[in-house]
Amino acid sequence: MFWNEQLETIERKALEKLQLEKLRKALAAAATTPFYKKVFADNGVDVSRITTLDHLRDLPLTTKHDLRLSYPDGMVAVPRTEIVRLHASSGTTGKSTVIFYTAKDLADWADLIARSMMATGTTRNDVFQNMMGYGLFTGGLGLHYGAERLGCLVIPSSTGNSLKQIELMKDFGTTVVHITPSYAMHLADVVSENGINPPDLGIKKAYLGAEPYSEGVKKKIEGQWGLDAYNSYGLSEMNGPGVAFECEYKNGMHLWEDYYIMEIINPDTGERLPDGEEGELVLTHINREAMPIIRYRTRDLTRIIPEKCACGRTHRRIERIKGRTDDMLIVGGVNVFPSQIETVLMNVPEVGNNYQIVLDRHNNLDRIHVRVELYNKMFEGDIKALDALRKKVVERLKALITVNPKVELLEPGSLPPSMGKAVRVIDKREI
Ligand code: DLL
Repeated sequence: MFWNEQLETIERKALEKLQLEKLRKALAAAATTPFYKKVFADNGVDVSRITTLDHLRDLPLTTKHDLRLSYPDGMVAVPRTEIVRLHASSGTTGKSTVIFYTAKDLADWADLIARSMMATGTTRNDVFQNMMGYGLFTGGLGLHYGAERLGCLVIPSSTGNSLKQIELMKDFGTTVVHITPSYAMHLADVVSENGINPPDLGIKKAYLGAEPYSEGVKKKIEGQWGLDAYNSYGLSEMNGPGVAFECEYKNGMHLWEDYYIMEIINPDTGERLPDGEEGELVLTHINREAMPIIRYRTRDLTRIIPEKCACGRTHRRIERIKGRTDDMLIVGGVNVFPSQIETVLMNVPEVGNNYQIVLDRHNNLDRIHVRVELYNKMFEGDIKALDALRKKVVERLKALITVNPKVELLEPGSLPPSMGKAVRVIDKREI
């Protein structure tokens, strides 16, 4: 099912022509902003000379640090009266980054979300419960307007208040949910504790995103709820959700190339990598009036899937985000992504829904402590079985990270439940 068949199945040549037109417009707009005026001058960039898509690689990269430096409005390309909304990403350090939108930007964003939802088979007959935070975070309002555009009945329930969420699902016959993977797993437990078998709620689809998670977690959520889960990727700097979305084939996310130009670079050298190779995703927003952002370093690691998708869409797909260049943990000199640890844990059937990785240092040696919740029934068995299980988890983690991890098995509900983005890693090491 297509929202805009012509644009979604556009031929490569025509798409590139469209991209170039939009890029030139975005560059001309960017060149009027205080931030890019200076960057372009400092780097000798004359935007009128950018006449092919390939020239993009000559332009400097933009980082989150640049966004902070230009806080609050150094990258804004329209008069203040044209701006109708702002969002901000939750900064854990320093100022948060602020993104501005004109009315057209918001309408275009909603259109892109409607397109993404329809690609998964959602229609105006669906009841859509949006369990992402409403407010400065883009997850709530972003999907909200797209789902309305599509014509769904939208329940703006936001995060938390699990009992109310379940009541809404029952009373209004929710068929599609938008939720973080960590909250989806927690909510399944709450549903079960309340004597309801989650699949009996009749939810057909879940859009999962906003935080890294593994294929194992996706499968687990699909099994717990009896639904189809679709991966959804986005970041505030590029509007929010809707940058890339899985279609009904659930096999990588179509990155909407009429809105964004994607590149994959080597994060160490900045050199562009060929399709299919893994590296850092760099995005140029070519469809935003208020705030054009050129060659933004997402810090997210992925690869382009060059093969055509069976759905007929020509926009190339990206693979599930493997991690960030900056959340990579170095434990005893070994590079480890939390997602790899999660994959190990999710392949152990006794392991429940929540886990935490705590890092500290003792006598100058890194220690890794993995705390995992098990399913309740495990605690009805004997201590020997538990100890055998603990050893199994230790062995599997050790094979991955080489250092000897401490593994603690916990009863369900021992770790703080996640309502929004999960905090999985606690790093107590002093650098
Ligand atoms: O999390 C936007 C969003 C909302 C996406 C709802 C999907 C659903 P930020 O708060 O700016 O924006 O965080 C963006 O979250 O750079 C990734 O590292 C991570 N992320 C987002 N989606 C995924 C995903 C929103 N599907 C940062 N898989 C991004 C893995 C994801 N990581």
